Amino acid sequence: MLYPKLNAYRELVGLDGIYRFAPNREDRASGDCWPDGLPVNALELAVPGSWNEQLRDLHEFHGEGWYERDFYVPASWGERCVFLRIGSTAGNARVWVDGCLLGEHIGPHLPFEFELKGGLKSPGAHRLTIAVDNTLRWMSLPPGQARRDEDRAGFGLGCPDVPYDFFPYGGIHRSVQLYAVNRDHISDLSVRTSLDAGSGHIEIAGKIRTRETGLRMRVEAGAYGVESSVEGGTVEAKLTIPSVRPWCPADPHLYKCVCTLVDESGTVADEYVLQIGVRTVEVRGNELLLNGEPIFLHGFGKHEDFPILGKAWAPAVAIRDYDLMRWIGANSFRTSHYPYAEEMLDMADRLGFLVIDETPFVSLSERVYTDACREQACAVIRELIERDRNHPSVILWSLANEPYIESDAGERFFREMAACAREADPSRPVMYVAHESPQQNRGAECFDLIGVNKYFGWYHETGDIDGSLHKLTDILTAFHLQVNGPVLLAEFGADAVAGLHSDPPVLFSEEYQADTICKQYQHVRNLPWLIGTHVWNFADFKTAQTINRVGGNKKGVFTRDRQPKLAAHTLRQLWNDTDAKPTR
Ligand code: BDP
Repeated sequence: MLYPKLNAYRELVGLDGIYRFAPNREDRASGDCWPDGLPVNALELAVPGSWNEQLRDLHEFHGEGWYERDFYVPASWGERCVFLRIGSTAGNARVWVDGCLLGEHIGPHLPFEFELKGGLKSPGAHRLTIAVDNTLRWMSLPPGQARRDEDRAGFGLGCPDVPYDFFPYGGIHRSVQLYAVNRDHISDLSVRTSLDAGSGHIEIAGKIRTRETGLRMRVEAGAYGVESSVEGGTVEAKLTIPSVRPWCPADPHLYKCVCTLVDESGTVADEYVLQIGVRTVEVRGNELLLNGEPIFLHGFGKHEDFPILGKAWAPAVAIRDYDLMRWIGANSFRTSHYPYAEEMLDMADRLGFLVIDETPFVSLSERVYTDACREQACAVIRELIERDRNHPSVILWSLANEPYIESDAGERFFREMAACAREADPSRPVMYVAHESPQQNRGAECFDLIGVNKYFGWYHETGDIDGSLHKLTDILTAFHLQVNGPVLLAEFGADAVAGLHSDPPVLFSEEYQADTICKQYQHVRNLPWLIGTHVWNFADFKTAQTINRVGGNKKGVFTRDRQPKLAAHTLRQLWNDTDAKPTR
């Protein structure tokens, strides 16, 4: 799905701002709620935004929230096609315009759009209503609710009882936009790149919505260009760039590629600009290769999380995060544990960060290994890949975090997810992030590589960093042997309360966190099949209330408001010191 862009042929109206809001506290059916208008005493909430921290009464509200605002369709849009696009909601969403149901979207973190037709796009005022259902459900993807005896994947016993370790914020988390295009327009573009003997090859496959024949698409990247005809609503274009500048962290060069749709008379119907990074990524043997060269990942698992904003897309926070990741010397991060905002990936493309793009499938266990959930999971994987496949920064698809895969059904579920990702995108390696041991990860060998989360010195061998170093190597080796391929240490670290100091280092002190990270990193970095280490976490973040979380998870090397702890300075030294880098 193309990200909406404003240009001479595409118009855009932003619908972010303050919305009217009503929580459906009695769990009423939607028909009994407010598609025809919110109550007069409706509250007010910001979009993008999570509702839980804007209004104190909504902190523990995890249900269906109703948003409403007015908008205007400009008279100048005439007969153009008009779409309403929602960047993401925190759960299932249903959307009405003027009381007419446009449709629904299942699942959080991914964009969706609906076309407005007939009277719904007539010039003038209209009413937009969006119901976001963030109900925590036992059976959903990801599972929203824990506290059942058979639920092994559990951070449960908290308030609310979610089987994962981050706060289940509700809300409309990304931008709402209205855009208009001509009747003949580009509806999708998908990019593949390859390199050979100094040249770069760009292949673009387009979908064109048209009722006409004789349309052509021109593709121009600087001095290089090609024109292809549209056949049956699709078009393909191939460009070669001699002496190409391959995209990489040290030189994240993007080729501005202008795709122009023209009709038989030469009139331009549409234009869409892609920023293309020409690069390859593959797993060969025990290595992860970017443009044919082995690459070692230094970085973090992150969260979309900030005080009051919750999980809302917030450009200022993103800019600060990238600034800090550059300062510290990171080259990569994982979008743990769900797809992040598209704008975040655009920035990674420009700044040269390598991104492991993760699905929202966190803490899966036996109960969801059903045919219905597998179909839904595959649909989400396809949606994610369709959204993010054109980003050079995205180098790996991570299909899950910390599942338990012990049964035949679980193994089949994961094999089919891997097959689905490979079919949707044969150009990127596929992984997932495991914990526990290979026995709880049946079928891991059908992935190209595996991420492993391990907290020695913290959850295991508590307080004993030195004594547990060999256990860390042992378990990483066991996973390496299982997949017969590369391993990423995808999470390691310790909680540290900013300002708590201790000599000798003890749990929760800044010194203990810095020591854990430093010693474990130095111990594993030269394992020949290890392709990187990601510290958990970039910054402290909000979780459900539980007795082992004092004001949230404190494993950030930055505080929640992005101030460095001791570990941040330690990592900066380690990652910028060439002697401390892996020797390869
Ligand atoms: C890992 C999870 C991560 C948690 C982390 C922790 O992948 O979401 O936040 O543990 O406990 O198991 O800090």
